[in-house]
Amino acid sequence: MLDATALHRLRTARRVVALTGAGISAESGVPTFRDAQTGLWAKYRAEELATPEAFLENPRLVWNWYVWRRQLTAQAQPNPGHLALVQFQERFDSFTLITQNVDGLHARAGSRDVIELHGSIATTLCFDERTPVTDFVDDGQTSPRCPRCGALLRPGVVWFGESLPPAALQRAEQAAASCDVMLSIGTSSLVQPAAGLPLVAKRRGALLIEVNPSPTPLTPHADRVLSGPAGQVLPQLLRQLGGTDLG
Ligand code: BJW
Repeated sequence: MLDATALHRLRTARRVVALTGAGISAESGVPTFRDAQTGLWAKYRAEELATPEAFLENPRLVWNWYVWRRQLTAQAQPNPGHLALVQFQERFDSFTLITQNVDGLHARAGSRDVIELHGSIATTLCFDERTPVTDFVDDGQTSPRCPRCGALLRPGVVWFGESLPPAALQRAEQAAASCDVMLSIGTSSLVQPAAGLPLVAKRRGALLIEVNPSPTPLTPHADRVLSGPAGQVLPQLLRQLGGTDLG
């Protein structure tokens, strides 16, 4: 529960920004990035698969990892945490939702204009041209190739060492630099440049609220920490925001 002072600041905020990470989708059954991987993928660390180097060394292996995750996210449903953020968008004049997630669950929940910093797992790109490709063949054995130029195909996500989509990053930085309240939800706050956004907001005087069941490197900088799963904490916060009780 948020105390009366912080609740007042949130209630009267003109611009609110939320930055989400894998934790918000955990209750939809999508494993977080730094969870121990399961089954077929237990012997790999996710960090070792999500790089261009890993992909070029063994494209089919990395492709298969994304096939598996794409199926998982397609079957997953938005949870009460995603749905609460849709309501937040209705509640504030200006509400910007920035996500590091590639699963598309915010948009499927009904959030509009989501800034996807790390791309989307639902898209496929030509590795060389970086253009979207939809008409490809996957025989399940060999690495799928671009039907136009024959280059390898890759998922439309941002790997370590790659630049974030410039327009998305610029919008995110502008929103962080001009908000009154920043919520950091379900992220380990380890991966840059996303992890720096809440600190940008805080430096400009925003109230920084972290929602996470475990401490992160951001925790010491947060003005308030709501410790718990996003699927419980965010609906609670929404109820507090809507009610007249200042406690
Ligand atoms: C719950 C919960 C519940 C559980 N409710 N919460 C500056 C300093 C040092 C290094 C760098 C730097 N700038 C750039 C770098 C290099 C690198 C980086 O940050 N490295 C660090 C690891 C040190 N960054 C990059 O390379 C980025 N590119 C870039 O900056 O380009 C320019 C450049 C390059 C190189 C050098 C310098 C500049 C690109 C980063 C791309 C990240 N890509 C991935 C993969 C996407 C595709 C895919 O999904 O496969 O994005 S990595 C992975 O981490 C994924 C995530 O979006 C991202 C963040 O993870 P997230 O969301 O925080 O998840 P988890 O699993 O870490 O945490 C889950 C949290 O949820 C936990 O805290 C739980 O407690 C919590 N939780 N259940 C709420 N129910």
